[in-house]
Amino acid sequence: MPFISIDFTMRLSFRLTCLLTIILATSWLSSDVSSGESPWTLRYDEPAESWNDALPVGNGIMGGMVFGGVTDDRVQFNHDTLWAGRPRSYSHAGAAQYLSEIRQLLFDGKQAEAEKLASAHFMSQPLRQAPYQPFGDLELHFADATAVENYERTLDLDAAVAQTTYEANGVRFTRTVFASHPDGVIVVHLTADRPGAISCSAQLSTPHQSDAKVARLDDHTLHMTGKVDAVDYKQVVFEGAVRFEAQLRVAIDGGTVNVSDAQIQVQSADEVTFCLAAATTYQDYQSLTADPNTICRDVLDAIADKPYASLLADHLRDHRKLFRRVDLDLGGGQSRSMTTDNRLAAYQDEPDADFIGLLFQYGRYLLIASSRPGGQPANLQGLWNESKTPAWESKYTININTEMNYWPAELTGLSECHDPLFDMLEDLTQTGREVAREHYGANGWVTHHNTDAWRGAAPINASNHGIWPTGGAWLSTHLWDRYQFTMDEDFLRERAYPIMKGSSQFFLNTLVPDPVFDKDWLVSGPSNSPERGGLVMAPTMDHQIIRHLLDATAEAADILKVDADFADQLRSTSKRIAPNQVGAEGQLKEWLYTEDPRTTHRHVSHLWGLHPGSQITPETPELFDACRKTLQFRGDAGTGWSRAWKVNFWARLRDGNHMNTILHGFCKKGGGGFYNNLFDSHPPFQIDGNFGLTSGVAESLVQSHRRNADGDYIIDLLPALPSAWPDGSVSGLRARGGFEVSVQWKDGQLKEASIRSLHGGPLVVQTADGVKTLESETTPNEVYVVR
Ligand code: FUC
Repeated sequence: MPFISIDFTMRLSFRLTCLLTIILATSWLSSDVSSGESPWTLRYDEPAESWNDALPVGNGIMGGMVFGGVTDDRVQFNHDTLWAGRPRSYSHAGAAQYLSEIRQLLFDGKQAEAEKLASAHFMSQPLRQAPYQPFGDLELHFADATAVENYERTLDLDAAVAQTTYEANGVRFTRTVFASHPDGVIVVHLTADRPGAISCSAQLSTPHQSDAKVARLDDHTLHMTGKVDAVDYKQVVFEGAVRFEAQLRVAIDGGTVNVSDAQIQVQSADEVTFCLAAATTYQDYQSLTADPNTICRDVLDAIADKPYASLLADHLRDHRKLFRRVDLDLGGGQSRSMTTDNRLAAYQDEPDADFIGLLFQYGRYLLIASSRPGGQPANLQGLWNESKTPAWESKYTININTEMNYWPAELTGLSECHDPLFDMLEDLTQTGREVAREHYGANGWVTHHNTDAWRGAAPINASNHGIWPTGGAWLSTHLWDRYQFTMDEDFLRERAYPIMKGSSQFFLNTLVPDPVFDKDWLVSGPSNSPERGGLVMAPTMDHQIIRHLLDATAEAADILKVDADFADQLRSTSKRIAPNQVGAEGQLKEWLYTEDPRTTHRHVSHLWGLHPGSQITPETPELFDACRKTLQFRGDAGTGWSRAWKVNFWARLRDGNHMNTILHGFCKKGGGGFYNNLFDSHPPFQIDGNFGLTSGVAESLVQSHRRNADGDYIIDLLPALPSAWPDGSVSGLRARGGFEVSVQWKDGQLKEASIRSLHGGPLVVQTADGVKTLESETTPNEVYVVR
């Protein structure tokens, strides 16, 4: 895709935009649940057979998987604080005394000995972190239905509503399920088109057997209490300490209800509404003092008199406020009338660009559903999980996966969904401070390649891949991203800077001189290039992340007018970090002291500087070409998240057609693709690939990571548009510097872009003739049109 050309700019009155927003907002508010009217709808013609067919709903704290069975239905549910284990420290007292010996062994080429020494003395205690747990099931049983016809199961992403409809014995039944963020419950609403036609029973169950109890709470509420079972994971037993409670309250129109100690029984009702509340004793990573009984009761009492229509209206308003910030039209649409599983199956032979649009919006939907202020960050499965021993404990793998979860947050207008990650970071500065001291004798804080609900920060699993000190540093760059997109100085001062500063301090204390090439260079280690090549000194990825962090922290200090000497120290240290190197075969070197270009391994960590970092751009042509070469060696296949990262890499390489080749390989059923419910399949289900795809599509349409000589962010329109999407539009994407960007294109060329300034500041755009400053200062809320 060539650089775009710009004919002229013009301003639109803010008043016009406001008027339009008010008209649209009014029509949204008056709309009822759409039962799959939105183009962004997943649809199926049969109930879910497996968990990966079921449809996810979530309010950022509770998640539900809706199966849509006719006589037996199931909502398998989660709460994001239900984890095995308990508050604890994972650090290894005294580990620091082995640090220099481990480093020396590595510099001496004795990797096996270094790994052995580190295994014995440098690892987390215990060696593993705790698994995220399933909560339970809400089961609904209906009378046997004969002659079932016109069955449909949908998930409307614009309404965040899962719906099951069918006709049985001449009656049309509708079940609507949503997870309300404003009201804190999962709502299951049953209707029929004949009065008195609904009879059913509802039960609660949990896989945690050690202390589970279901009982009647009052004449319309059933409750379930229990405690997480102990989990034996790879020779480490995580005790069950977190207690939980769920309360299911029913309201009916017509008919009768009876609550026993086993179930809620409804007879001959016209309409039924179940509200499910759930809570645990998890207060924060240090304490289990919350009272789930009171929390559930308060949640349900607060909505005791709230009619279903209001529950739904508040849910729709809340969800759509976020979801409708971005819309997308990539063209195509020929497969829209098919069921979603058939659309997915058909994509390989007949790619439908609109299906990519659906996946893009699904990533945004999943982020809204799994990550809201006040909740836990999205883990490896978001917050959906039915297993007591989920893959990789469904925790937080932060050598790529957790960060990928949050790539779409700022880009696609979901900034507030980023907040739980920042809350976790604040916790990690505490646990990570202890690890910095005990393992490195260093100031500041450090986190390695995983964390969990207890905010473990020490290296886990094995010394060859667990010792990776840049997990917290990478996460800290997300704070800087938030600032760059929003230009919110209060956020920078109060939340971001203290965390970034602590992470930077750690590296000021732990980088060491390079004894091989240049004693003035500084290198990181002991570390690894995530999951490749074992324990080493000087992996490229570490250097890119640390350089980015130190530069950003110094810039933040300048903006905030604090810590001038410290900022100078950061800048001079950053300049000494060993530079990126081009290897023997033209690839980017993954390590300073060694290389291995011809591998197809799923991790491509050393391209961090290309994406999500910003050190490697067309302005550094040699390194830019080396990244391309590296990706050519790595190939186009991979696990789910690996393909998703490659989508982002090729977008940053400004090669839309290659990006689309990756998307094509990705959009298939099964491993390295998607399940029927469009959950990403690592395999097994791992949500990062969903989020990474969303970010990659956004990166192909608008980029803003490059800066001009004055440090202004360059808005780059359609940098990697594939020829398969000749005509289309996107609205509401965000750009660094504080802009909201909408773009229309035709015949592969920019038709018009409307760029709304959110903050003021300069508007700089990439044009065919180079980078141009269109406005040296913009007016907040004014829209600038580029053609
Ligand atoms: C790392 C990756 C795997 C997976 C896991 C959660 O171990 O190498 O592919 O993503 O994290």
